[in-house]
Amino acid sequence: MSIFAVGDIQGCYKEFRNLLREINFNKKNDMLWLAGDLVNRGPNSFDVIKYIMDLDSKAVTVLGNHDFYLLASYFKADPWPHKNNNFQEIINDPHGKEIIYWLKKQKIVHMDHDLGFILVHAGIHPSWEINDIEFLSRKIENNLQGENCKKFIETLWGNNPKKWKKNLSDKEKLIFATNVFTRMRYLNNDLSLNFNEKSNPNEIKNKNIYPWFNFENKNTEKYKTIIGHWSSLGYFENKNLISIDTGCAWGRELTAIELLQDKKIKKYQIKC
Ligand SMILES: [Mn+2]
Repeated sequence: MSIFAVGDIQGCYKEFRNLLREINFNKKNDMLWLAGDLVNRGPNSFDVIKYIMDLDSKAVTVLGNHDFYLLASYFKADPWPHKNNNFQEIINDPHGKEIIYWLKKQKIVHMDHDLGFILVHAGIHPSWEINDIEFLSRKIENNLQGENCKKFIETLWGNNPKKWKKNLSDKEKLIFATNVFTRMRYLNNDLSLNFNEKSNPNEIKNKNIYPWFNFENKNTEKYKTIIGHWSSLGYFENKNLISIDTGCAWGRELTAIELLQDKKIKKYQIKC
């Protein structure tokens, strides 16, 4: 049995299936971890989700910001009109509801304590302990799965609070946590969120902000965190992090990594 993690597919179904062929993915024996942003931008979001849905327990998906936008669009819980989405294909399909209700049940964070890998779309806040990560991600998952999903999503929109404090209200904590897990890239020196910058760290003009993973987190250092979300960062690996959004929707590459013992990986890529 092999476990493969795949970066942001964003509706690029043809490329996704090419990548599965490249890695010899066998749905009977292997597992697929999806780093989120399954939908939007590319032409076949519906087919991407349907395929992953059919893998059932052989796939683990963590939600990305675009997956949240799809849920929000379906439930009309999004205050911002996203002119550039192609969600109508899913929303208007006879199987649309099935897809949305499957999406609602997916994870925010997936941790494999034995292998030592954490899968999350954007990242983990440097000040959090393992307990915080588990508690906050479970809270978000439970809210999405529950009857009040629409109401919950409506509370999420916004960039504030920017700074994590133990005494934030429950609602503020979940806004902050959703932003960290699905949208974060840069932090200010005081560990507050900075949403102004999306570029590659080598190209930014503001020298006072830092990629979130530049800040040490003693609590997660025995894990390797796998993220998508940051296509301008592209493939990047250090002792505790692997970034695998390589911009398939922008015509670059789609990446899979095979998870091996001792937090080692083997990398596969196809051209998009
Ligand atoms: Mn994203």
